[in-house]
Amino acid sequence: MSRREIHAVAQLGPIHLSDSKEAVVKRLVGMLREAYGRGAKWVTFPELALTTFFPRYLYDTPEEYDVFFEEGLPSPAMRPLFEAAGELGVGFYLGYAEKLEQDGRTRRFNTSVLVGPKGEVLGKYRKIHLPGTAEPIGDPEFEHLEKRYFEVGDLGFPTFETPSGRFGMCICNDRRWPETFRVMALQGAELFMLGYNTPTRNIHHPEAAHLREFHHRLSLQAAAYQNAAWVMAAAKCGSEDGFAMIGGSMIVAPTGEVMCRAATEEDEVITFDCDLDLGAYLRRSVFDFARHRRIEHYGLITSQTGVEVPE
Ligand code: CDT
Repeated sequence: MSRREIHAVAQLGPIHLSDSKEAVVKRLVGMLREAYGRGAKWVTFPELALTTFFPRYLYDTPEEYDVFFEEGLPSPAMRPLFEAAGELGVGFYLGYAEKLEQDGRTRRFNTSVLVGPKGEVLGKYRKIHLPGTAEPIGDPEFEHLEKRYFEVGDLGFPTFETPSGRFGMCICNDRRWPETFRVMALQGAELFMLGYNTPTRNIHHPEAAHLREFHHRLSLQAAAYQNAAWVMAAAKCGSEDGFAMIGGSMIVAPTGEVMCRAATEEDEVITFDCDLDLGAYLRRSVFDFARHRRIEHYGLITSQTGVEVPE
């Protein structure tokens, strides 16, 4: 049996500080329409897809950085994308900076939303593995201040029933952590959607340029194979006001193979005819979790964060 469906990944080229959200959303709607024209039922857009990757900049007051955040779903800026999706019957994943009032305080998260083919909200994910620092390191070339602007996500790794199957979402640095995908796979996720903004230079430690994309691809291929699921990975990339980020948007099959990959570091739609049942044989055999997982030996995964060498 096969459950084939065309999926799209819509990579974004740079968004500069001077670009308006309105102009960006026009680009997103254009790519949604292009994906629809190629028969796609779902589109994955990048992380923080409405603005430049603002956590690279140091701001001190909410008055300075709230311009990057969205309130409500759809927020006014997103509305044309929701309308186009509903009109065309195409679902999508979109990363954005979320601001809300809750329990008498203002909360901010690095969030993605899953919107169904009728333009309806199916669910949200709030980024859990926030990289970087809360305080500046003092080198503008390597600042990455996600911990300053966002709280750690409070929704866990939920999965969502869609007309096409069960999907899960994660965001950028989450892909480097195998726990992210396993928790979603344990809930039956067959497809993971992921947006990212990955600086071309490692913010933590100098390393060879080719390793940046290698580690990205390695994480996705391992996640797909070890969880027998599809991965849709969408970059925001190219040079944003002189800050370079990797491309390498791709669609990875449950076999761990890269089925297609963006060729540019600009706005680019890639599509693939995905069989959502391709991973079924893996889930019945080598990755039949119920038969083969040995949770009695995995306790440290949830009881301990850092390395503790036994006596
Ligand atoms: N946006 C984001 O999460 N970027 C991080 C940079 C950290 S570099 C180890 C990423 O994982 O790509």
